[in-house]
Order: sequence, then structure tokens, then C-alpha cells
Amino acid sequence: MVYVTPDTAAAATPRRARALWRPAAAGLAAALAGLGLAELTAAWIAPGASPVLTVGALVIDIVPPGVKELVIGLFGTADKFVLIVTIVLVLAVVAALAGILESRRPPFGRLLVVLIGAIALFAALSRSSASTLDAVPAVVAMGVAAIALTFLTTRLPILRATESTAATRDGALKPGAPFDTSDRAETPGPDRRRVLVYTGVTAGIGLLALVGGQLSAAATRAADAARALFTLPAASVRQAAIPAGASLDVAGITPLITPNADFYRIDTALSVPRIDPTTWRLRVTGMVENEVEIDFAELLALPLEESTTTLACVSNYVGGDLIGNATWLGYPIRELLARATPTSGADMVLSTSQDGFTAGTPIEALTDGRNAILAVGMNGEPLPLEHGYPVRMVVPGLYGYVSATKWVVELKLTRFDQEQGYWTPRGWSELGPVKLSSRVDVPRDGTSVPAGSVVIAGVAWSQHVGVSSVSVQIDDGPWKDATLADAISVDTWRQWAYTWSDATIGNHTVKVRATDAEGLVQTSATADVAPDGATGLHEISVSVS
Ligand SMILES: Nc1nc2c(c(=O)[nH]1)N[C@H]1C(S)=C(S)[C@@H](COP(=O)(O)O)O[C@H]1N2
Ligand SMILES: [Mo]
Repeated sequence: MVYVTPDTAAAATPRRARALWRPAAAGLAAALAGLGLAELTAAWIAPGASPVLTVGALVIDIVPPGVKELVIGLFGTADKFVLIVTIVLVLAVVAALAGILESRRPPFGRLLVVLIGAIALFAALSRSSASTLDAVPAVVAMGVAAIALTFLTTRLPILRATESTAATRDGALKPGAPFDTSDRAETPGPDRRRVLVYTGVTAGIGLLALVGGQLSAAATRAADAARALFTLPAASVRQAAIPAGASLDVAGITPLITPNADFYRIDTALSVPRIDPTTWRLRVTGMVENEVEIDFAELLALPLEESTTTLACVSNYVGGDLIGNATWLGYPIRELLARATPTSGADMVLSTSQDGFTAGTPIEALTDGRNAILAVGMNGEPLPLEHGYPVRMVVPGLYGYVSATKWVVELKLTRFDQEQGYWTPRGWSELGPVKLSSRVDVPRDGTSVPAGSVVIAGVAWSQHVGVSSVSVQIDDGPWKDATLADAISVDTWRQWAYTWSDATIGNHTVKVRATDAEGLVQTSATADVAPDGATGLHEISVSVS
């Protein structure tokens, strides 16, 4: 074992050159860990934001046309592969350099990593379709690589010793500085082995993550391709034509049907499940006489029904927008349950999502004749991925958390005294009927309107019962009846409007209150969203000028 000491400094150069591979390997391992975990993150939560591919796209964008043609001329259709290999090679060289820099002139190695990370971040966010989630892989790459690099290089005693010797020789190292040769020279053997192990483990983690990311991305591509194999069949039972009088002609009013792109989204899924429809199965299990299993093609071949149903979230505060109305296409759940034949005593259907979410729905609500369906279509399109593709439940009259399981794969017949849906042990009621409520949408809260005649409008809902009237109160004045648009059905919200004919200059409040078809008047008593939905009256402020 030869240690570098001031005495051997003259002979140090070849040894130092040899010692370069250790920090270079540390840099490579750190980069591999960063890249691997970043590619895995991208595959899971931001499929379009693979750092290698986004940097590749950036290179394609900025490279002059002449170079592009040259590359295509040289490599033909392999041009993209060549680009990726080039990026990886450049990254490897820079990573090795970062390792050497970090071990000799910290924190310049880390700074180099941050610089590369910043380029990847810029590449991810400069795409036209970029979303904020797309920043995550590049940030993961940067963070993991910087931390791993710091960790590995501070454990390179031999090189440090060489360095500090050189530094001492140059007079740059202050007495008592952390990497003292005399300390380090005592245990170079075991340290050297440990560094090797750390570097190897770091590289191994990176490699595993990289492979995992590639496999996961391949599965996603397969699922994406399989979606194209299915088209939405026509409905056997069409939704009765929506009455013309269901939509009021008021500027800015909430549309009667919520476009898919504007439909609120609530779920526990960090990354949207991407289910391959060719492998999707729904099983009906538990307290049944016959277990039933159905695949997507079989489901699509059944007589599907169209129904317009409003879906509301229990977390929707009074006046909030976690509610939407869509025309769904699906198969009645009661038909599938009838095939399975529940045994007596079962009172709950515990539906399970592919990602583990569960909802507990009373069998009653699924079999009493309402349009409780396994939905495959939403407003004329296949379910969007984030709304549960390929199949979800929609049950009129129940909040989503106890009924509207997206990406559904199992319906288990069971009992409320035996099982709980996902949210019940987390402080939410086991039953979640949607509460009677109403909302002012026009004018917007806190806005200013001209004096004179002001149209106030919004929506009201009392699912599965129906809204019979809506009234409006200005300041502390009397409650006045609003005009109610025609109902599509008791399961959808209704638009309403009221013309405030003598709006006077000043600040005013506007309140709305709905009454349901059974005569129940919406309560003014406020309740929080937990455990079973908010109550209270929606009130807005307007300044009339
Ligand atoms: N798989 C799954 N399904 C789910 C949820 C979930 O977290 N995971 N959330 C439920 C809740 S709380 C609501 S309000 C509705 C929302 O459906 P949307 O996102 O299509 O509007 O989905 C329900 N279905
Ligand atoms: Mo919800």
C-alpha cells in the first residue's frame, strides 16, 4: 500500500491519474441513480417528461437544420437512437467530470449537476403540452444525483488525502481542515472497499429504477395502443331528449352539461391508472350465489343505457365547484347483480378500483330502479383516463366517495357491519346521500355590476328527489321566487334565474335557497363538509355602481 505524503509528492502524478477513476465512477453512479429514479418517476406520474426524451426533443429543436440533415443522412431512421445514445454518452462524460470536480473542488461537481438538471427542467417545461407535474422528473434527477454525488465523494478518503496533500503543498489548506492526510492514511484499505460498495449500490439502484421505468413505460404504451381497439357502441336506451327549456339564456351561467375537460376531478390517485382495456375484468364476488366475471368487450356488447346524472363530491363546500353534470353511457349495475344473485343479508356493494380505492354503496341504491350504472362513456366519448377509463360507477343521489368508483375492477357483495369504504375510517360517514343545495354563479362573488336590472342565476340540485322551487334574497329583503328551468330528471341539477330589477348603487349580498319536491327547504344552518357534506346557504357580495 502506497500513501501519498509530501515525501512522495513528486511521484504523485501517475497515482493521482489512477485515482481519478474513483471519483469519476462516483459521478457516474450518482448520475445513474438520478437518471434512473427520474425515468421511473416520469413513467409513473409524468409520462411525457422522461428527461432523456425531453432533452432529446430540445436538442432537435435547437440544432441547426444543416446538422439535422447531416445526421439523418448518416444514420437514416436510426437518427433518434443515435441522438439518445449521444445524449447518454455526453451525460456520462459530464457525470464523470462532476465526480472529479466534486472530490477536488466542492461544490463545483454539485453545481455541474444542478446545471444539467436545470437544462433537463427547461427541456421538460418548454414543451407546448407541459404541465407542472412534468417538472418532477428533472427535479428528482437533480436532487438524487446531487445528494448521491455529495455522499459518495465525501467518502473518497484516498483521493482526499492526495488532494489535501497537494493543497497543503500549495499552501491552500488551512490547519485543521476536515480531510487531514494523517487521519485518512490510517484506514485506506477498508475505506476503499466501502467506497466501492457504496458506488456499486448507488449505480445498482439507478439501473434497477431505469429498468423499472422502461418496463412501466412499455406497459403504458401497450395500454394506450389497446384503447384504440375499442369504440363506444350506440346506446340501446337513449336519454330522452333534453328539453329545450332546461337551459336558460343567461350570459355566464353554468352550462347544463359540464364538458369533460371542465369536469371536476377528485381521487386519491397520484398517477392516473392507465388500464389496458384488453386485460380489464370486473368480478362480482362475496355474498353471491354465482360469481360473475365480465371483460370489456362483453360489457360493451350488453345493451347500454344513456342517462344524464349530476355527480357531486362530499368535499364540495357551499358555493363550491366540485360538482358536474354529464350524460353517461353504461350498463345498469342491478342487471349484473341479478346475474350474481346476492345472498340474503348482504346490504353493501364494496366496489374496488384498480388502484385500491374502495367505496361502500347500499345495495338498495343500486337496485331501486335509479340509473346506477357501470359507465363506459361520458358525454359521447369513452371515459377520459382521469374519470375512470375503462369503467366507473355512477350512482344518482350519492356523493362520489361512497358510489362513483373509477377504474372499477371488483364489486363485492358484503355487509356494512363487516366492511368499510376507503373514506369511512378516515372520518367520513358510511352513507353519503347528496344534500339539497344551490349555488349563485352569476354575477360572480365579489364582482361589480351596473345599477338597474341585474340577472342573478345559478344551479340547484336535490338528487333523486328533485328541486321544486328556488328563491333569492337581496340583503335582508323578502325571499323572491326565481324562475326554474325545466328539469332533465330528478337526478340532475336545474338552472334558475332571477331578475333583480332595481339594483341600487352600493354593496349588496345575494343569497339563494332551494326547496325540494318533498317540500324540504334548504337549511341555513351551516355544516362542514365532513363527515357527510356541507350545508348552509350560498351568499355572494356584489358592488353595484
Ligand atoms: N378509484 C377512485 N375512484 C373514485 C375516487 C378515488 O379516489 N379513487 N374518488 C371518488 C370521489 S371522492 C369522487 S367525488 C368522484 C369524483 O369523480 P370525478 O373525478 O370523475 O369527478 O370519484 C370517486 N371515485
Ligand atoms: Mo369526493
